[in-house]
Amino acid sequence: MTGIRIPKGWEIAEALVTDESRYLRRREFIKAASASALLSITGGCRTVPDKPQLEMSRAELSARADAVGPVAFGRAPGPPSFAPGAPSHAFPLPDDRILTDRVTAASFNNFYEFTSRKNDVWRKVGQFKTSPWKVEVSGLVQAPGTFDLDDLCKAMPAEQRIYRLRCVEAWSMVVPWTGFPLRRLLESVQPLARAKYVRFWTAELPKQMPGQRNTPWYPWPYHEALRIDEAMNDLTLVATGIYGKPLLRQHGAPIRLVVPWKYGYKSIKSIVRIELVEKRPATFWNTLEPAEYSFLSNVDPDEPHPRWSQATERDIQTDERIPTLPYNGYGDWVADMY
Ligand SMILES: Nc1nc2c(c(=O)[nH]1)N[C@H]1C(S)=C(S)[C@@H](COP(=O)(O)O)O[C@H]1N2
Ligand SMILES: [Mo]
Repeated sequence: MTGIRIPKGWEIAEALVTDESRYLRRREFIKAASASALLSITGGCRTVPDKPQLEMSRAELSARADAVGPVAFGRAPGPPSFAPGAPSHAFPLPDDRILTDRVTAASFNNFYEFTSRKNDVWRKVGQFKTSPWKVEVSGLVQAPGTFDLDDLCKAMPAEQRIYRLRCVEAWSMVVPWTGFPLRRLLESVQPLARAKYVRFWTAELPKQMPGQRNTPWYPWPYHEALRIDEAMNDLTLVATGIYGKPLLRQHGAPIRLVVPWKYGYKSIKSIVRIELVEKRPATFWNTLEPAEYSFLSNVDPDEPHPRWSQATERDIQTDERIPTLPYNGYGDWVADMY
């Protein structure tokens, strides 16, 4: 025996500490460790684990998805009025990218309400009930209201836009969303002039969301916010579908935000409440690690994360490392806001 042991694939995936999950694991570690001297060893050596770490080949995964059935793989009944929407001419597939396969996109997710293990979210979402679903819109508006998702789908006909999505952890994908500009929903409730920010909340359903039960120290429910000009920007999409179908649970069914020029964590999933406010609100990751996750979080290759460079990213479809673009390639639409 040489003492050198080659870990199996799943052990590597298990051992890698992912960026956003580092906080979680550190907390678990702190809970487990009684001697504070031990804490000093958590800071240093770690690699940036940007590889998708798919445990199964795509073919295997497809077969498994068929075998376990549509519910286990995240298929949720969409609102009756869901329609895929016509492909938008303004947002076709970017020239420099290929479309991410839907199984790849649905098997590698960040959705901490279920688990911090990206490869496993799709396995954990089966209990999540996404219909009926209501979204409350309140705060500094003339006409607050609670909207049934089906009524929203009828009132806001959707289009399909292909957007790049860049996670702060330096992986990315390119997927077609079905949705409508957030601006249309906000205009329908008539914001007051005093409204300067828009807050969003995810559902809090610990019985259906094992991650909420297992990590009670997180500030659930997940919450995010945008400045009002960002919220009103044409790019800011409320998504109800992906690949022409209602959103899978792991993608944030039945309704989520997509803010393509910002790091992925701003694109909050499974929204139940929206509020317009005057003061800049707290946001989930910014509260947990303000030095690592800024409020604005615009994609910027020249501004490294404190623990890794943001100059490049790994496409989860091709596994290729590619340059990260300022504003994730959407500067023409958004740069003048900053
Ligand atoms: N409620 C909620 N929304 C969330 C997250 C989350 O953990 N909870 N993760 C975010 C992060 S970090 C990313 S990268 C994207 C991932 O979206 P996807 O799984 O559909 O690719 O969702 C974002 N929205
Ligand atoms: Mo992310």
